[in-house]
Amino acid sequence: MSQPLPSPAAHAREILARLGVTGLSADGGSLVRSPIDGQVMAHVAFDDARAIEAKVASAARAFRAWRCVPAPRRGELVRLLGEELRAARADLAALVTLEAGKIASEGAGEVQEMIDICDFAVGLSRQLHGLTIASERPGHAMRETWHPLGPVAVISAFNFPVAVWAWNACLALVCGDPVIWKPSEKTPLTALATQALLDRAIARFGEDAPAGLSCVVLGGRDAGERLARDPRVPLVSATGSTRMGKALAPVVAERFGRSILELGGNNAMIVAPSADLSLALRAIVFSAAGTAGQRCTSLRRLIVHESLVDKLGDAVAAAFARLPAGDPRQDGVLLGPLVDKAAYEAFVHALDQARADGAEIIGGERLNLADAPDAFYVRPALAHLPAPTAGMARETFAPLLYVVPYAEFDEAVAMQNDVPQKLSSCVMTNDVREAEAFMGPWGSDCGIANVNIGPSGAEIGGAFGGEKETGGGRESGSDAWKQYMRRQTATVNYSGALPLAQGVRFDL
Ligand code: UN1
Repeated sequence: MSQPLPSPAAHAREILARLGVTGLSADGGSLVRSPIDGQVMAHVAFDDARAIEAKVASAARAFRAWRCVPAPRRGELVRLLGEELRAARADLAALVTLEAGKIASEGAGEVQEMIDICDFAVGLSRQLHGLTIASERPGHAMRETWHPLGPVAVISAFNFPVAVWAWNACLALVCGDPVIWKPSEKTPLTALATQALLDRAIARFGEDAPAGLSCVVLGGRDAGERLARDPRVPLVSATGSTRMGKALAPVVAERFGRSILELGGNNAMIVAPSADLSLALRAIVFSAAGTAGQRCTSLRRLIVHESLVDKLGDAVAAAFARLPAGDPRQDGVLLGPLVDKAAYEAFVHALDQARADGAEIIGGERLNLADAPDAFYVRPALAHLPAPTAGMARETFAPLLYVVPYAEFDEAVAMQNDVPQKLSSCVMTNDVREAEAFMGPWGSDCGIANVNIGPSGAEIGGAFGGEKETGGGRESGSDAWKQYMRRQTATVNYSGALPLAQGVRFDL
């Protein structure tokens, strides 16, 4: 774990040059820091109102051409993007690590997730199937068709700085929609690099791809709000905090726009008496401490049968204490930094709150890595509580795992459901009745319910998202594509008569 590495700033410069990213400002503008050492890697200029206006206008123009390109041909562009991503896999993954602080394997996994959704979308481009519907009238035919919708705004978060864009953009592009991407202020470099790769794919694709088909808008909350308000943007897909979603959703709804919201999670695992404990332990450590607890799917609440809680709690605490922490580029490191100081402060605040609620805390200390005083590395924390508290109902985007005991399975399911966020959930059990009940109508009320795996690390093939404070949207696989298209019901009369539906008579 000791090969010398370049500074994050030098490393990022090298990768950005290789990927052909231009347009970074020499100084001024917004600072981009690496969570690895807390130092500035680059400066980017935010788009002002005029620049955003020009980008939206260009996307609206691009839509008029792109919607007429046959869907399988649109799929060809996404296939080329997949090729570019495969070729640049190592560089883009390293940039994710530099900008978001993920360990190398998770950076690579994120790019793999982009490649996977490209493949999915290419197949989908030949399967945007509608329906034929039996008409009640003689000599009539009915069908349901899916048409392109219009420019899609994608507002993404720092923690999956590129994969979540890809979930949205790949579907949008095959569905016939241009894409306007506002990445997190914390991760503009990975967005610019991804856009450069898509630009390469567009150049190879040829002139069927109109100018303005895809752009990046750099900015803060104002830029997001501007896109949310714009009637030329029929769909806004936003990932981030519940607070952000609460502010954004009414703005989009006010103009009858559509939104896909992927917001907070407060994901639980129930560990039942029949569970395979070594499997459970690995699932817990990856999902609670992996990505330094900064996934919307991270494990935050552990609900353990009372007969196991001491034994399992001790095993998790020991595993947390042993996790190799440090520069996430280093081989063997499993615990990288929190994204910034604000994230650290939120972690400390949640620990204080848990302590005030009577929790016994194990871990949670700041790790002062000698050469990175401006970076925020923490030891994952366990907070043992005798019963759920109000604090447990809040999401803290950091490696803090609450542990509570349960006696009866029904009680565990009720605890799991008793928070306003409804993203992901899981049960570790070898009892088929518990497993089925967990996935049944009175079981988990989350968008994702897993058995014998943790709550994080979903595959792209399923619909991703959850209810209530999680926002209600579904992205990625299954039939999520339908949200990126408009549905049309068409009835054709091929008879010489004009029978009315429902038998209505209107004889002139
Ligand atoms: C997120 O944290 O916003 O299921 C997305 C997972 C990843 C995606 C997480 N595939 O953990």
